[in-house]
Amino acid sequence: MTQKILLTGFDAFGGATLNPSWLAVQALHRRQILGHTVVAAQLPTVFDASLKELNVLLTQHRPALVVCVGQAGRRSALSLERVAINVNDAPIADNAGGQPVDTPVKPGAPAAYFTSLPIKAMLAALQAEGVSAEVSQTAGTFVCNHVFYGLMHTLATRRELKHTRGGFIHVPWLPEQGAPNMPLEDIVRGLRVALRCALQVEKDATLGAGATN
Ligand code: PCA
Repeated sequence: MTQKILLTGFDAFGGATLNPSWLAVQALHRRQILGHTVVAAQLPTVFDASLKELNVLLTQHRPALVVCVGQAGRRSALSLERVAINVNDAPIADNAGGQPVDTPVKPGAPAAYFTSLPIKAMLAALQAEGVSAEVSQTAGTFVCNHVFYGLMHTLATRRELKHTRGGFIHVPWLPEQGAPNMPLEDIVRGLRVALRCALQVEKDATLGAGATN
């Protein structure tokens, strides 16, 4: 049985009619990357329901690698998220009308989890391929951070997933959504490069100078 990569995107939210994260992950569905098969799935942009769905997918597929992808308007590069925090603080309502303010994702759980993806090596691989990328220090406090935190908590606590690597990537708007933006084919190419790197690099690289912000 080939090993799987679970790649999730979100449905449109906040009045938009599309979400580039879903279009991009869909384009990679069933592709083979270094002997692994990509399974792409959509999560609802809804607190709690998104995490329930993610946990069903994790149980069903037992992937070797999980990358959740979401849209971050006003960012111009693929954002490799470093840290998920145990906070829901929604600036807008989710797709079910929920808007939690200052609640924990998981009561009593740690304040934060770091990604287990090799983000510095991924950054270098993306830059080498000419795809704009950056390490991001915050995935926000809306549904994306909620899913990222829930993913890392599950990977940290479920024994059968202890060898599964996971993390989160934010992608920019598409050109038709406004500026800054990135064409869909570049987002798809970037995700493929990032996944390949995550399968290849066991220990992350430390590269040159760190972030200034
Ligand atoms: N972006 C939102 C949630 C869904 C998505 O694609 C976020 O950044 O939280």
